This record gives sequence, structure tokens and C-alpha cells, in this order.
Amino acid sequence: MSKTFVIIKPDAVAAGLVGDILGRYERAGLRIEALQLRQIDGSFADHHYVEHIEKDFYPPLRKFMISGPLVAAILSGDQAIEKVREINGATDPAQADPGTIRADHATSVRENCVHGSDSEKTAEREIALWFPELTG
Ligand code: YYY
Ligand code: MG
Repeated sequence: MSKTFVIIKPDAVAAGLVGDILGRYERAGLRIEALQLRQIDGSFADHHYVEHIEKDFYPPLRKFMISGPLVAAILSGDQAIEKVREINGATDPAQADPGTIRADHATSVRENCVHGSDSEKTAEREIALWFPELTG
């Protein structure tokens, strides 16, 4: 049993995909442990994407992530981290396997609908950042 952190990004919320995306996770046996609709500011985005802030793609990514409401969630289940990344698909929707969220719905590498933690350590850090009230 593990936990992971997920974002349904502003493009997916604006496109009305929240139910579709949460349904995919639930049908894969994952359980929603926390769920929040919120809009973040640039400094919060910098904390979330700390490993990317020096990259060329970061300034427009930052702008996108603060452009509208997003959904932040904690999911739990067997192999939760791996399962979510599999359901999400490759970062670039053109490379994503058919049937994944990004293959079905993402419009570009930047606006790729979803985020999922990439390791247990990252999941812990992201859960503490986004849901500090649930972190002991
Ligand atoms: O973990 P994942 O979201 O699949 O990809 P990362 O390589 O960690 O990049 C984070 C985020 O940055 C990605 O979801 C879209 C954006 N991005 C981008 O806009 N342009 C790139 N060339 C690479 C990533
Ligand atoms: Mg990543």
C-alpha cells in the first residue's frame, strides 16, 4: 500500500475532465485520500517544480500552472505511484500509449492534463507541500 500525489492541471479542469480523470484512477483500484480544487501562485509553483525552475521550459510552464484552478489529490493503493504514472502516460502526449490520459486528452507537452509523483520520496515531499495539514 502506498500513497501518491496527483494534480489535474488547469487545462484539464477547464476542459471538464475532472470526473473522467478521477474515474480512471478509481477504476484502477486507487482510493482518494484527499481532494482539493485550488489556484496556486507562482511562488507555490516554484516549490512544486523545484527540480525544473532553471529549465528553459519552466517560465511558460509556471504561467500555465497558475492560469486557473487545478485539482490536487492524494491517492492510495497498491503500487499507487507506478499505477498513476502508467494511467497518465508519457510526458509528451505524442509519445503516450493509447488509452492513457495524456494520449486521450493532452494538447501539448506543457499542457498535459496531469501530474503524478515520480518516486516515494517525491510523493512524500509533494504531499507535505500541498497538504501540510495532513502531514505529521
Ligand atoms: O513527470 P512528468 O510530468 O511526466 O514530466 P517532467 O519531466 O517531470 O516535467 C514536468 C512538467 O514540465 C511536464 O509535465 C510538462 C512540463 N514540461 C514542458 O513544458 N516541456 C518540456 N520539454 C518538459 C516538461
Ligand atoms: Mg516529473
